[in-house]
Amino acid sequence: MSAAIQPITPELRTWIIEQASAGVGADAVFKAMCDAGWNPDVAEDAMEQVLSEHLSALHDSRTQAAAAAAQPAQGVPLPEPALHDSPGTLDAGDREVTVLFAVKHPRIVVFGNLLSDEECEALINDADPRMKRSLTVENKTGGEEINADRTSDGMFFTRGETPIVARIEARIARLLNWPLEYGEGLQVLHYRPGAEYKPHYDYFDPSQPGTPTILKRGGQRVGTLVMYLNNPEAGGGTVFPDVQLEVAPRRGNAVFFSYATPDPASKSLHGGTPVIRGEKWVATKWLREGEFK
Ligand code: PD2
Ligand code: ZN
Repeated sequence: MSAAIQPITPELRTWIIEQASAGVGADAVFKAMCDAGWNPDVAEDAMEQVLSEHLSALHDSRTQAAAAAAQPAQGVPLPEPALHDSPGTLDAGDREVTVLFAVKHPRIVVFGNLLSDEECEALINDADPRMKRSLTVENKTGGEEINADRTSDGMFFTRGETPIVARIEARIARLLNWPLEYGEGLQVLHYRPGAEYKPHYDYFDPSQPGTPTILKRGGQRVGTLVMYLNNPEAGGGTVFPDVQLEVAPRRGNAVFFSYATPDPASKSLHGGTPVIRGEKWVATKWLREGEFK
């Protein structure tokens, strides 16, 4: 055998794989190699070795991908407050925030004292003249549309738009251990009596055709913080139907939840129940998996 005389070079390996991937038959590849001056024994050995290694690597990577898809994402970094030693309060930089309630799966944490009364008032006053009937992202195209399931008015601040917005954003980044640049601009919502936000997921549905366009800007949403800016007289709670939880809206408090995978197994279904009396103002911060530019 002369196999030792003509070693399988990286170029030959690449060429054989390219031919096979392009659908060229083994006989034709073999003939081309012999025509190019390769010893027929070496050509046969090289083809066998390269293709069997290639197929086995392909099989391994497909098996790994299938296994990863079937598992809930583990070890995926997520926004998360430092709750490992069950603290009563958390240092959010410029403010001590209280931990009122925490669930592990789905991850839901209710905070007290996140915002001062003055900050809540300022957000409402700055947002009020800019409120419009709320739109939701239209998954089919990646555009926006009026949604009958969401009967609130809303607006977005840009990130850091006012000193108060910037200060709150820095506090949230510290509280949730998530880079400020991974957050969308703050959204303010105003619900009048009867207005609600029917149960939904905040992540973008991967099966919708508009989703790849949306994900270009910062990737998926992985967490939500809903901050309550006033005290509705009745109604307007934030509900999590999968765990039968209702969070009462109280000024300065907030509910945080995260979702490691964009699917219902995240149990992150949530909604805003109809306001029965009074009105409801909230500010929502959505957190992306990457920088939201
Ligand atoms: O206002 C709420 O309670 C609420 C409920 C569900 C807000 C959101 N979702 C949201 O802003 O995504
Ligand atoms: Zn939501």
